Amino acid sequence: FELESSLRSALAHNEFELHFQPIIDTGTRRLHSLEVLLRWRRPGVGLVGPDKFIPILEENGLIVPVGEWVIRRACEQSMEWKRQGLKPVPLAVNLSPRQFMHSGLVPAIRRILIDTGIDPALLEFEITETALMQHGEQTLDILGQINAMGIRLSIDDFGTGYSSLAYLKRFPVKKIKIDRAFIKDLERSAEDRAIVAAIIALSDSLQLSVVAEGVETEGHYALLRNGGCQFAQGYLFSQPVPGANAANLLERLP
Ligand code: G
Ligand code: G
Ligand code: G
Ligand code: MN
Ligand code: NA
Repeated sequence: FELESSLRSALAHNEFELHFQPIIDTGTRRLHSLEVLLRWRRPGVGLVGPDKFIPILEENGLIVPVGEWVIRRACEQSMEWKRQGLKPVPLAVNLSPRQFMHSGLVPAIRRILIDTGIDPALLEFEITETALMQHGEQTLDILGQINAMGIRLSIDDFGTGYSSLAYLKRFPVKKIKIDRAFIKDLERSAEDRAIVAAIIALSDSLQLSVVAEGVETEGHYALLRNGGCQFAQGYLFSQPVPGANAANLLERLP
């Protein structure tokens, strides 16, 4: 299978790159953090999005080395921006289910923190609700170890899986990202508005931050801001952009 064999050499041939999408503080409408999103610059094809290749990497296990590369590259990027005199913002890196359950993950993260010197408070991991619900006590153990390193954790695609509220309380998670499926029709759908309001209320009572994903219109933004949603992310503010463009969004330190 041609796609898979090209993917096998992509890491060695330096064909992966990171793009960054702003997460906005709704109180100030200013940049709060950046989500890190992987892209594959496939020779002769162009830029390929993760939906086309992450499932293959998950299937054949390559997600482990590629995912480790993403974490390392994100930390290096953060340190490069710091050296350029730019004010650092937290970077939110996605962890896939298989990567999350791999026994090498925690030692690899520890190694990357040491090698790059990044402040762990500038790193966040996003884990999907479905991945979190899969493995019970082992999941709690890994989350605990990551949390103990000072790295924040958030639940991605919230609302699309089946989380037990009892479990949610036990996870050392600081943030919930409302899946964009609930944001898309916010202006038309009273049902979606009710769901989003319920997620925000739940998050407030568990003292979690909330990010709305897929914010595309001023209407979405106004409803979310007025509804008490602290953070927003989506095409209204920016698409994911390459590192050079993301650097332009960062404040220069005096
Ligand atoms: O970048 P885009 O918005 O097209 O991302 C599509 C999907 O791929 C999203 O679900 C996103 O979480 C996932 N994704 C993007 N980058 C990474 C990555 O580095 N690792 C993992 N595991 N998933 C990623
Ligand atoms: O699944 P996850 O949330 O990690 O991935 C984010 C994905 O959502 C990326 O593929 C990104 O390109 C996409 N995305 C980001 N903002 C928007 C948006 O406003 N609308 C839509 N439809 N997709 C978005
Ligand atoms: O790279 P990204 O995952 O953001 O792109 C996902 C898809 O959404 C691509 O097909 C891209 O062309 C498209 N897209 C890019 N910007 C916008 C936008 O502002 N609004 C919407 N609805 N789609 C967009
Ligand atoms: Mn994500
Ligand atoms: Na999501």
